[in-house]
Amino acid sequence: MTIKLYCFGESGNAYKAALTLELSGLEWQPEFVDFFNGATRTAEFRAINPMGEVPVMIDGDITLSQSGVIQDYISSKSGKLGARSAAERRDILRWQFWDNQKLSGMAGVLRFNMNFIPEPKRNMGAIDFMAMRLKSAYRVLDGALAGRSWLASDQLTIADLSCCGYLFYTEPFGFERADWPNIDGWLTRIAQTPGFKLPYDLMPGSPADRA
Ligand SMILES: N[C@@H](CCC(=O)N[C@@H](CS)C(=O)NCC(=O)O)C(=O)O
Repeated sequence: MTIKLYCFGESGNAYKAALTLELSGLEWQPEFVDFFNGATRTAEFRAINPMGEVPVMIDGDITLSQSGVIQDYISSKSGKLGARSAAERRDILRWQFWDNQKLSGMAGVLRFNMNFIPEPKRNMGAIDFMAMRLKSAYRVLDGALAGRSWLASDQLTIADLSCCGYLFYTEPFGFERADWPNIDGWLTRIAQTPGFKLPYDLMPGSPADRA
């Protein structure tokens, strides 16, 4: 049975799940969620995910939300992109939790505030604060990648596919690859993985569609 992923192109959190699915080799299809017209607030969507968030994955009678949990499910089911030891599994979880709070948790909101909210409604104080917090996160990530190719293993895992979730988007949110050489090299390695696709090539919906 084909796995369904409820997603939209602008969502870096959905991208983590979509890219994991794509690289796992499992059969999947995207289900477009019209976030910018309020779809995540409808009763229909809340019946699938009471948290009101994308991504949501449905595989037969299993429905999951939270990108990290979906990634874990996909790597277990496919036997790919996961841990090869208990220690690696813990390290993957460390990076997923860190990413959800310190990296994607900030980058997603900052990018939304800087690009997708009408200009008069943007919160400039929040932009400065989140940009400052994110700089520390980029420093941590860049430091962790010094002298190593991947975050939690000697091969690509869902930890990498979590942390890169927002970093392939080109809308401005204060992240410049050139400022962070180890992150830059790591993103290049991820992009060179056979089957890799950029967010707007993997999921329906993009700023171009709404222009
Ligand atoms: N920790 C969650 C975050 C999910 C999330 O924030 N999704 C956003 C899109 S990127 C969303 O659907 N937000 C809907 C809303 O806040 O109303 C995950 O990793 O799945």
